[in-house]
Amino acid sequence: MTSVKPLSAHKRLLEWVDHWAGLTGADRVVWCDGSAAEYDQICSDLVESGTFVALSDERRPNSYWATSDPADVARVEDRTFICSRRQVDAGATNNWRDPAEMKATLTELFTGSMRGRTMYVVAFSMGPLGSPISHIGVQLTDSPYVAASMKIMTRMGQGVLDALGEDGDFVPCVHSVGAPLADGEADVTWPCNADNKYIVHFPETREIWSFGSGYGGNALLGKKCFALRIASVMARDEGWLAEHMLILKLTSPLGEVRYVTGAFPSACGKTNLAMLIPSLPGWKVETIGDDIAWMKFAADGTLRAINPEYGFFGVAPGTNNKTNLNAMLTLSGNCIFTNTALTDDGDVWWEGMTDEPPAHLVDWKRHDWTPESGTPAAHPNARFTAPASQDPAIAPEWEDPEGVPISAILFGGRRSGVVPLVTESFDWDHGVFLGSIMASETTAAAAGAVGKLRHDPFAMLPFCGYNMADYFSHWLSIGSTGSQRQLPKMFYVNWFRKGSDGSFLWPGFGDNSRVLEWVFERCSGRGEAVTTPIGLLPAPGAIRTEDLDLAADAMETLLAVDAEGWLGDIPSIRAFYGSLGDRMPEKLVSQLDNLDERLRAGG
Ligand code: TSX
Ligand code: MN
Repeated sequence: MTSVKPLSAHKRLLEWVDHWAGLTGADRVVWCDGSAAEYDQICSDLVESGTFVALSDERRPNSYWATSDPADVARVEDRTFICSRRQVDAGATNNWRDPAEMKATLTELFTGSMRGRTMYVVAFSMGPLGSPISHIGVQLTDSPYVAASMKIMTRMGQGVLDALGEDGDFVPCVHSVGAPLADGEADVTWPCNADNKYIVHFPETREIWSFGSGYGGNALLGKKCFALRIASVMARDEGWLAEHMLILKLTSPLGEVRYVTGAFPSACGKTNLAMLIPSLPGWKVETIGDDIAWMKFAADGTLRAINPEYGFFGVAPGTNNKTNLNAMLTLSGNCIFTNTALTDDGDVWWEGMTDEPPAHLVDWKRHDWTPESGTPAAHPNARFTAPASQDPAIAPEWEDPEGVPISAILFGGRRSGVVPLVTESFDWDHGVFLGSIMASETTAAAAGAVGKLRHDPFAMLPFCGYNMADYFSHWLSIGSTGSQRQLPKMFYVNWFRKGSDGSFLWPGFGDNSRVLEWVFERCSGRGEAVTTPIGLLPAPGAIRTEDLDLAADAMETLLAVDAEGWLGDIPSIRAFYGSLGDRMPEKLVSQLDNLDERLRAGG
């Protein structure tokens, strides 16, 4: 249970907790032990306060429905800051502020910000406790919703404090919703400070300070803030990789196993791919992780990956038994749902869950809703928070402290034209080039114009904690240090190619196993490929489609080299590279020049 007495004898930790308790004026400080009893108590307190509605025991046992303030529904990239000493070290793609100035601004905001509230001390491990790849953080938060969510998303509590001992290293993470309560003031169900959000990273001192938001990546600081932004800096300094990637296990009909990671921008179905049910008989996909991969070379030369997380924080709308049956089964209980709709029988609903919407719902703004309302019942960024262990497709080794050996890395984007279904890179440097030119067409789910091309290298644009050009150099250096390293193969995939009539040419979902089969075969020294100006493409017939009902010429289009289209993309890639500043690695600029030349030469 939570304890008002410290659950640790770590001097630096105790001093740090005291400092923030004093500064924020929290009414009380409680230490989380991570037990089930503690989770239940926090959740029942949240029901009492109105933040949580307990769902029906029959339909969705031990699960809760929450709705946020309508002004606090998503990550806020324009309020996210990388505060390195020098601006150039944050680079062109990050918002930068001087660390001392930012600390002064935030210290003022944090002063008294927890008055009338409890400050929870949440010690968490990103990665299995004791893994050589794992790292520990401690989050202070005045949001019990966040404390409960951290129990699902991370390994949290006494075990972590014990692992820290009296002088272990941890990443300090401070979080306040920025809504102090005056004596006797009634609370709201979702306290936040919508006009003063700051999601702030100090890469050199490896600290995270977050103020004003209680939602998702703004507030669950182990995920995007630590496991990507701060960890990417640690990885650069220590020679490993912290990436925005799913990890899946692929088993062939002969029982051979390969592990594959995949980087995809939002709205490309990363969670769906991580939980895919293959349409190809005999093939099996199992989940290691759906969002983040930490990868380090082991002594045997293999690149070993762990999923640093313990749960899934996934987009609910669009998830159903057809798009992702395993996700639906994962959500059968023990979950928190945020900004979905609530049904009359105490269950959740979202757009795309069923063909027919229920006749009546309570929508994410807690208003009565009927199909005639004309507004979405769930917010488009509504989320489930679910234990990874409940995924029926979770691989038995998903918590292996040594990680799993990676054979292939996929890069993907949503492109209606130009980019083929799958392309293998010529070599490591060309693969890094493919990762660096990743781009995706925006969908209705994201802000801004629909169908606009957004450059999102390695799907890390919002998550790289340092200069993007330096990040590219780091990826290049990973491929050039030590010949005993077994480098994964790299592939660029695109499930979203459209035909001239505007319909998708590739069925996607379970049929992506056909592409995974080719990837698997390429990793095993088999699988036929043809060399083209853009990379290695599957030879005709190398991707099995005999039993698929594809449009005429679909495969020809999906595997063609659209030289005109690529040449049309090059100016925008050049401009993007140009925008990244003068630390852009020479090697990638030559990759682009060489691609340009090969396309003009016609092969
Ligand atoms: O997740 C998707 N994946 C990966 C699945 C493992 N989606 C959903 C994207 C939004 C998150 C996809 N959408 C995929 C895909 O492979 N492909 C498409 C495009 C598509 C949409 C609908 C159909 C086909 C393709 N429907 C029918 O063919 C009936
Ligand atoms: Mn993500």
